[in-house]
Amino acid sequence: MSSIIEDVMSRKIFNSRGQETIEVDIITVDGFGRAGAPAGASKGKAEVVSYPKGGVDVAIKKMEELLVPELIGMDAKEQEDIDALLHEIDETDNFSNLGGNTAFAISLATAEAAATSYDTILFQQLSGYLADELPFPLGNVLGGGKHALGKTTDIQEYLVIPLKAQSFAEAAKANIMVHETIGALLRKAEPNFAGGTGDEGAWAPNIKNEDALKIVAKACEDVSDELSIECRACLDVAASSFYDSKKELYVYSMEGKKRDAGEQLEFMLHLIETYNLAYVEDPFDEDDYESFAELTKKVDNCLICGDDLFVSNPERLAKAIEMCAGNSLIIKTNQVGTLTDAWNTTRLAKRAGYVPVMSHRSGETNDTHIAHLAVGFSCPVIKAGVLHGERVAKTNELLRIEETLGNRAKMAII
Ligand code: 2PG
Ligand code: MG
Repeated sequence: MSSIIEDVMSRKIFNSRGQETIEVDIITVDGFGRAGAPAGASKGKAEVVSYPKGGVDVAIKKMEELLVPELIGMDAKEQEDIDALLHEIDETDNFSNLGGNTAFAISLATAEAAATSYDTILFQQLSGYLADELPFPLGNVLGGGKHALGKTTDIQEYLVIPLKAQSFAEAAKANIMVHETIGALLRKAEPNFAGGTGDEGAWAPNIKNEDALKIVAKACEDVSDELSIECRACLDVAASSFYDSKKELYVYSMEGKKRDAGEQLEFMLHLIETYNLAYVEDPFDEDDYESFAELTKKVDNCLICGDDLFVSNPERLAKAIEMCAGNSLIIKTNQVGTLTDAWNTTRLAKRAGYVPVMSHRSGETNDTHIAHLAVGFSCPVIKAGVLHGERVAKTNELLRIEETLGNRAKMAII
């Protein structure tokens, strides 16, 4: 069996928003891997650059000229060497030359090619055969912000996490039931609601921010009673996307209200306490480590997660660890470029007691690698959406992983 790379191919495909993106195939002597890159809409300022100037076409051209000749002959199982080569050839600190998404697609396709070269499944290739824990799915059920058109909530995502589910299959079903229940509650509350959804398949009604949370909390309660598990409401505020940095105010257009950092902190505390939230992502602007630290100190039994704050970057995380800002972080590999970078950040998070959440992006492909990364990196939570084909693809892959593990499968401990 050999994982020596014999050929590399790339092409332009479309993501779930219809945007162009890159897909890469890595062909080894005995294996094959393919990965397509996702795209964010609410991006952190400190993320790597997705594509060089000129977009996907230029990325593919550069890849063929600069990378393919170097990659052929390398060993796909030497992931760190391949990822180091990507940095070396790029020569920038933000992948602006080759494109972070080019690096992402090569890195992930390489990992999969290494696994198939040895007849191994990706999550086992990443972790060895000891990995046996399934993540809890954190599912987007209602939202707005940059993920929807028209007048919708300023808060980007209202999510559900089915704590105490006994299996991933049960957890996934619970999230689908919450999504369905919210649809019925919305139709009751607003007879004109036409069932529109945003980029991630979450309902996108014209509704005030806290009214939306009331509905999500009610749906969580109903499904918890029905299944005897504990579905809890969660938020991805994505606060940077409605923060006016000149005036230093959070602008809630649905309520015609503006909040300064102190009022934002009070508002977040109010929502966490009133609705028993289990998780709040990006409650403040992406550079406001202080408010993150303040909120983390004041809450109990709630994850305070950084996405735009950390952009999966170890230096930004290290700063937060020192300040006790947050207790959880989003891992999106294409925010940093390569699998090795994403793993280094995940490992740092775990050592500091931060809960890593493996995450999709709002623009996705049918790629299912994050399901394997969640299990292989032992992330106790995966954020992958509830409905729409490109989201369900990740759920279905986790069902297959659960089946593969058989009796050994267990839910993670959060
Ligand atoms: C987020 C993500 C995914 P985007 O903010 O967490 O839900 O959105 O991919 O647009 O950054
Ligand atoms: Mg986010």
